[in-house]
Amino acid sequence: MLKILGRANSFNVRKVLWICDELGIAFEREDWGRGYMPTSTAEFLRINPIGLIPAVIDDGVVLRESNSIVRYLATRHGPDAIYPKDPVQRAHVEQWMDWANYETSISLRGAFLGGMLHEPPWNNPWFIEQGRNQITREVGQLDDHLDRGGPYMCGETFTVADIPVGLVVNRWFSLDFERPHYSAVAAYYDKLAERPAYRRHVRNGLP
Ligand SMILES: N[C@@H](CCC(=O)N[C@@H](CS)C(=O)NCC(=O)O)C(=O)O
Repeated sequence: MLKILGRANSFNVRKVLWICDELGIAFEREDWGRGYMPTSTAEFLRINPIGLIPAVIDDGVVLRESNSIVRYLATRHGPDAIYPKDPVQRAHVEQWMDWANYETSISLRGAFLGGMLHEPPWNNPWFIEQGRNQITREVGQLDDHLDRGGPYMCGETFTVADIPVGLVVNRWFSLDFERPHYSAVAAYYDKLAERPAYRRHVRNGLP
């Protein structure tokens, strides 16, 4: 059975829990990470030398990086529509996954880790301000994109692009500074909430 290593309240572990729930993949999970078993131990580093969660073990194969794990599970267990094989459609899905993991993870360090959790070194006032401005601009770009299409990131059908972006949107709505109202993003947040797996693992009260 698939084994997931990582605490269930982690932003990146929740992507893996969501895709498993979405596709009905059976799994067992161990609580690693902040507040649980530390990822700096030799035992964990033997599994994932990068020292971050999630990691998964599937039939003896160890994988890391949440978006890669999501794509792997979708390829193994999902219908074509959730992760299209057509090169252009696939690139459209992947570009949003990359955007979420790179662009918004930088801005959310300032806006969320620094501004809300007051975690050093991200709590430097300059960095918080920069993160807040940047995530506001990025979610505005997302709003423009959804306004031109939707209801999901790549059109009519739910795809793996919606998984990392769905985590970002949930965190956006948890932020504690004054933000513009983005109506297409708000509609998208409600659209995702129609999915039980999203409500269970993402829109469940955690930021
Ligand atoms: N790029 C990695 C980032 C993984 C990451 O930052 N994981 C965080 C939790 S969301 C972590 O391991 N934090 C340390 C801890 O919880 O001890 C991914 O997408 O999987």
